Amino acid sequence: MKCTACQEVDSGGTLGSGLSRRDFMKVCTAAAVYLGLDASFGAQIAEAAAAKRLPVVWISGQECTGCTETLLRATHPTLEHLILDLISLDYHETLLSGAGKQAEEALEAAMKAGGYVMVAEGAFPTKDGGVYCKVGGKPIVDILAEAGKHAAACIAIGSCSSWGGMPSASPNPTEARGAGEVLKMKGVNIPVMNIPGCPPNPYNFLSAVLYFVTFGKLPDLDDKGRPKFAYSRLIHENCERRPHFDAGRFAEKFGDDGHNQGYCLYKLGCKGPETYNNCSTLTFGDVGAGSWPVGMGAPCFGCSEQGVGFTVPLHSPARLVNVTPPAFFSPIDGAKGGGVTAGAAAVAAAVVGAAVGAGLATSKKVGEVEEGKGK
Ligand code: FSX
Ligand code: SF4
Ligand code: F3S
Repeated sequence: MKCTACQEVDSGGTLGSGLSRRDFMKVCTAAAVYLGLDASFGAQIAEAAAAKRLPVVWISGQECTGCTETLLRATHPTLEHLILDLISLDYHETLLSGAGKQAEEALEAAMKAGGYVMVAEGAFPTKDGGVYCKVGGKPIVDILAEAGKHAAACIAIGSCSSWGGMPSASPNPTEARGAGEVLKMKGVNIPVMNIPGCPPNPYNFLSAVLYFVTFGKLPDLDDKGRPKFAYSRLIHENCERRPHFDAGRFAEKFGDDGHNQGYCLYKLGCKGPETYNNCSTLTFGDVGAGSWPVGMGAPCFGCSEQGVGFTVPLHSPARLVNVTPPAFFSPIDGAKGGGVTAGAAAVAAAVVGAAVGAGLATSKKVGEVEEGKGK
């Protein structure tokens, strides 16, 4: 027997736009694995996705619209269709065909119905009562709070919405803040998940939405409100240039021999060692290997890390947070998580030991290169 999703796709239903049944099941199975679940959850995700479209109200503050663009510009399998088929986008200033009064009425109707997920994009200016960003004559901070009161949860998409991002860069003239902080200031207590990145990877957003659609709750979050399935590893831990870092081979200047040979970009200011994200493993744009900043020779500037991107100077050296060699990483598996076994504790102890050793070796290597001895 086929699940509802497959029947829908077979009959050219709502989930059929641009996706064959096979592709749709592949996406759902891949999402399950990516979420840290067993592949068998793919059918459950597909069933849930077909059963009901998740109502979404999208509130935009101070931003470049890159977060929306990243969802719309992605290609194969037509991500834009998949997302727009999964959700019922009841209000989105950029994508609504209506404008003015019609748009305001759409928002009012959605708020009356309630129970939607509010996606917040961009930062929210709090100075002078929020006058620096208004929609329909109302401060966006008030619209966010009002829409938040009727929402089941908030997904803050992008670094601006997660914690202020680019609009909050010093001297932060409008006192821009992230959606979660503003909701708290306004006394609106709903679960908030941050999907930082400038823009974030659309697959992180898609997987989080699929999780919510399937299980009716947000996935496991870290202490900064980010889904652990996407943000629990430092970029540095899975970077293709990591062997050069470990061997002490660094690009010293843009365009020098080391840069041309794909050496580590640490000395050009790469913030991969202090930025938690999956850019190095997920990459961008569905165009194959190397399609991410470091893959193209540009140091990661920490766009998705609070207190790094838009905060510390571009070319200053990163803090070395964790230098555990990738061979010691354990797999992430949310469905199987649980108690710590004696074996796991032993592995953890070995990893801590290795990290300390590797840390010392690494700082020595970086120091040697800085003194011109280590190349
Ligand atoms: Fe910010 Fe998103 Fe960067 Fe831009 O809307 S996270 S400036 S990509 O667009 O909010
Ligand atoms: Fe990759 Fe940057 Fe780490 Fe070098 S410092 S290994 S380029 S993440
Ligand atoms: Fe941003 Fe760094 Fe990834 S700049 S896109 S977090 S590689």
